[in-house]
Amino acid sequence: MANIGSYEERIKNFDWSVSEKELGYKPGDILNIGWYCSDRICQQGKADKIALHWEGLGGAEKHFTYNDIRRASNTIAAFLQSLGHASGDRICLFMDRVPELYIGVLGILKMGGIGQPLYSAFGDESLYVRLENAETSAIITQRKHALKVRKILDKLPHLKHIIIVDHDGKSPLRDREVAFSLEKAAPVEDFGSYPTTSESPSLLHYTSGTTGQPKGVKHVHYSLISQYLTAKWVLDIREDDIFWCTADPGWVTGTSYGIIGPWSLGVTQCVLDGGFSAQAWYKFIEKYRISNWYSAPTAIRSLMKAGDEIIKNFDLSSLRNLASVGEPLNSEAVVWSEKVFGKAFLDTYFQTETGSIMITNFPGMKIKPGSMGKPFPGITATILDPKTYEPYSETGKIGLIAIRPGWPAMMRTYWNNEETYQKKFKNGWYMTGDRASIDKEGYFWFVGRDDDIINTGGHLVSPFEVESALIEHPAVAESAVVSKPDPINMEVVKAFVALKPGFTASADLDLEIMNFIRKKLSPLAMPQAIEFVEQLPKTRSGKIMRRILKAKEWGEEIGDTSTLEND
Ligand code: 6R9
Repeated sequence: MANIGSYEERIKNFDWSVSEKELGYKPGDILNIGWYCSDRICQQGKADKIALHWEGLGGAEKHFTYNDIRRASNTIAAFLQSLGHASGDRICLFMDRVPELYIGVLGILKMGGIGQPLYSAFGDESLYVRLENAETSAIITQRKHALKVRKILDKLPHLKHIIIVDHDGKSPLRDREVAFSLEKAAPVEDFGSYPTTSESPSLLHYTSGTTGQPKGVKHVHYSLISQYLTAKWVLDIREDDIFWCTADPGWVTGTSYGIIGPWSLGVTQCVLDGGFSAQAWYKFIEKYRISNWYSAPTAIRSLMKAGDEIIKNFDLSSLRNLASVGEPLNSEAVVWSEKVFGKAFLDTYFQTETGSIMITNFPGMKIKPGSMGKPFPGITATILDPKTYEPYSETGKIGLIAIRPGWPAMMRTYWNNEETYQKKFKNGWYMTGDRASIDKEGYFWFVGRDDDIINTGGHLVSPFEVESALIEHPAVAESAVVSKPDPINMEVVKAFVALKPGFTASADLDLEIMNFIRKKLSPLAMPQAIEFVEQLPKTRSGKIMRRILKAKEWGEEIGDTSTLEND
């Protein structure tokens, strides 16, 4: 029986005290995520249990027990304090997925700081914008990334220290640089965690919108209450499980479910610091006997592209709970995973702003492939009429996904940008900026980002629906569907298509795919143009950046591209 038990029973009279009680937290208590994710687990008698199996490029391995991460996060916290950093200071983590990144987050939280994790692949300009906006006071980084910090240092008067975790002890340290080695530092056995409370800020996650500068989403320590319970009930994490979240902590998934969720549950988790390869991923699952796997549609589609044969070379029988987030999960992918792994990926939906899973499929629940499932207990989600901002009175209509504010992990504001934060609310609802419909059984069906919906001659076409149909064509590996200007219909559908190995673009294939969609969906949804591409533009979290493709079609400005993967 899955942790959630019966969904129907759980939603009856649900309140978040279920989670508070399990965590031994009472309103008004001190609440420090760093302590909850390490000291508390040790106090539960799990000091010697493995908290982290880590593998780096070239097969390097490191393993940490809960006592190791407790002590190492103390050491980092004490070091930051010794440099003069204090509670409320923004401390950036700018590293590959090395252990210092994961443990560093706990260390920052323990000293009351606000962690600001950023993708290590960011170039100096993307880095600058975010450090400047947050007035960050220290950055923890690796040698190879410190070069980018050096370039922008003169423009960052608030940045007091650049902490280098892998300094070789020889090369000269430059202005404001200090070396810190987790292996060589004197371990700090006891560190009194800073007495943060529920509303103390914890993490600042930068998210880039369609226009303007990236926004810093401010989270607080109370987010733990949602992250703990969603990890337990949706990702179904149990005592002896081995958990793998493939997300980078530069993305909310990588902190909510790559650090806080699993470690607050005291489970063993694995991190692979390497790029994607089907071979390497399957090997990793086999080696660590991973039971719970949390990934993203883009990765799943890449695994599909790698084919079914390769899977036969690995023993993946340890897998029990598979989940996906970040983009709509095509029904094809759900059906495929059931076929090859014997388990369907559970589609889960949330945002940087929501901090924890909002709408989701649960283990044990009837899965309707292509649907995001139902709201998590305690989450009131609905579909609003875009004209009135009132919930529809009947089911099946496409509108705006809105959520009643008030769950623990909800963002508290955008950093230095309360005005934009306030604009996210209408009639007392938090507006997600996404569109969907709800069916008679209460399942949510994602349609697209508000600005991605295609209006062709007054008919709304869902890019997700067309993309899902496209990948059912044997030649199509991946696709992105956007609007294109049209003199008669105002907008028509255009598809960018990446082909599977062994297929080549041709006028015949073009026509064949168009007809395939016309028959499957409708003449309206049929792409009027298909462009074959090697790869699609994606964010570092794997989201297809439709707006880039769309801007080109419309001859518009592309906007912020700092999260683009292949820049
Ligand atoms: C966690 C995360 C949020 C946006 C969100 C939506 C899209 C995420 C999805 C999904 C359809 C899902 N999204 N999960 N769309 N089905 N299961 O992704 O946060 O990077 O802030 O993105 O991602 O458009 O609004 P973030």
